[in-house]
Amino acid sequence: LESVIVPTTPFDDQKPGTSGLRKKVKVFMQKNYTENFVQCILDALGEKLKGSTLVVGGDGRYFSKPAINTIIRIASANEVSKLIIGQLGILSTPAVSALIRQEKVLGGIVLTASHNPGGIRNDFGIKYNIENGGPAPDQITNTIYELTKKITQYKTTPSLETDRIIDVLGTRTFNVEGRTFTVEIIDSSKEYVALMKNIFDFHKLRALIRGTDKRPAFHILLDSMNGVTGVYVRNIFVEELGASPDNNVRRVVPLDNFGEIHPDPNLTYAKDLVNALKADSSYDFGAAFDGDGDRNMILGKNAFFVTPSDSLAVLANNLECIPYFKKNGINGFARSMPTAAAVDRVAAKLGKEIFEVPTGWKYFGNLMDAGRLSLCGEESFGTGSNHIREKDGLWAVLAWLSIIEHKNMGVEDILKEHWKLYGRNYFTRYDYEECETESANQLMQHLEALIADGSFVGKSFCSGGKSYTVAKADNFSYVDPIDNSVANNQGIRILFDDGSRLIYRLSGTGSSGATIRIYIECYEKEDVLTDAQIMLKPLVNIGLEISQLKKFTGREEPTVIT
Ligand code: VG1
Ligand code: CO
Repeated sequence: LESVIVPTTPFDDQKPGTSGLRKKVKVFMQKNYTENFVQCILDALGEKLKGSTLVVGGDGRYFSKPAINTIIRIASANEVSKLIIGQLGILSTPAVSALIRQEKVLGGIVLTASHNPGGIRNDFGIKYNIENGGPAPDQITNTIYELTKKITQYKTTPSLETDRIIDVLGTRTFNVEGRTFTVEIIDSSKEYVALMKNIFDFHKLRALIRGTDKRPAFHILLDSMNGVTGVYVRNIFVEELGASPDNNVRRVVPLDNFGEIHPDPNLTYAKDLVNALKADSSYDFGAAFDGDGDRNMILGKNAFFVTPSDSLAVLANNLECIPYFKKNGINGFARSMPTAAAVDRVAAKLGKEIFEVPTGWKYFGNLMDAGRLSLCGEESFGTGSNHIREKDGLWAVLAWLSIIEHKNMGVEDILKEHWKLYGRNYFTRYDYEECETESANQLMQHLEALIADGSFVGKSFCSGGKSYTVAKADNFSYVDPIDNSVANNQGIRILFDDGSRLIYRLSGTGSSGATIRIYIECYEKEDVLTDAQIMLKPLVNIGLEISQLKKFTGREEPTVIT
């Protein structure tokens, strides 16, 4: 087969965000748009590209198939020697990470916009993951972006027949310009399931879910939200662990538009699951996942909500009951900056290192590779460990169930015991989605100016009978302890003298307008059983007052509260 060079012109909007390039499907459908970005990813790999193998797959959302065909043709022309692709293009984000590591390949191209809605009117996304299985660090995504601004041509093999190629398992080879080019279509879940079996004790988990003569079945309800995890949930929970396909799982068939829902596991977008648990108190546990399977939400009986920050702390405190950690030991812990500091207390008690990194999973990778980090998480429903280099929704659920089995306690009791021991970091996040970009930027500039004023530190703010005094304010920047790379402007932090925090940042995953996030946290040693929204109300009011959010955006209420 012959490769050809196609002239093209740059697009000016191909800057990858927090986790890859995410745009409306119709943007990716523009002539040469996807081709340009794929060519720039490959060009950014430099000398390593020739003869390399890459993993390709994603959450199966609309436009995945044409995008994969484009990747096959462009990769073949650029002297990639092999692509390993999930059947029908399906691979969860954690599965891609696991495959890159197991197969020891150069990297992977992940086709997903994660928790963003899918379908022809919604979002598509492309993300590159590096050799360690993790999202490409800033230095690589910046290189890709620079290339997209000056691309003049891409290489492709138009005569390579891609029709239905991803439908059938097996290996096919092509002769492209005298070189052998291989496409291997693999089972989407086989290797990932094997990995989970290695990490967890499936016998114990099966006994928990099925029940034994000593203990009734622990009744779970898992919601895949029509995303990619359906495939993995069926294989792991139904086939391996004996869960009921009718009563223990829901929405487990991946749909390319996620059934027109927002596949984001939180109290707003996974309301269906919350309601199902509230309606049927025989359920002991609920969990939901996002479109690409890296996020998780954990619920207990009657939909008792576990904040992701607390989830991380509880896991940190109980890891040793999981065989993987028994075997490999437990290095440090880490969280993203806006994530509540509950895990810091566990680290202090257990004498482990704790790291605070910017938002985005890519910042955990170096620490894991250096053997300094075993468990980490983000407030945005992301939890994971050093078994791979992405957050992992199913892993989190298996970890929770392992702890429940080990302690023989329900979710709520585990949380209450934890808070009694450590106190409670109350946390909430207010999201204002699709604000005007201009007004969102003005709000951030206003905050910058405010904290730059020397008199801001020491100021007190009062609301609802509570008073908070500013101890420190900055725009978070991070120096990676392993390679000393620097990430600036990662969010405005206002730290109060009692440990409470207000954090403001703009989202880097949206596809239209700007999303303002306000993260609100306070700590209570004794009063650990109050409703979080009530406890945090005074601080929320202060946060709105300081930012003058209403003035800048005209918004009365947030779009989502988590
Ligand atoms: C959001 C979250 C962040 C997460 C990122 C990717 O980013 O806040 O914690 O890592 O999404 O998650 P942002 O920039 O919109 O706040 V996902 O499941 O896309 O892979
Ligand atoms: Co995701």
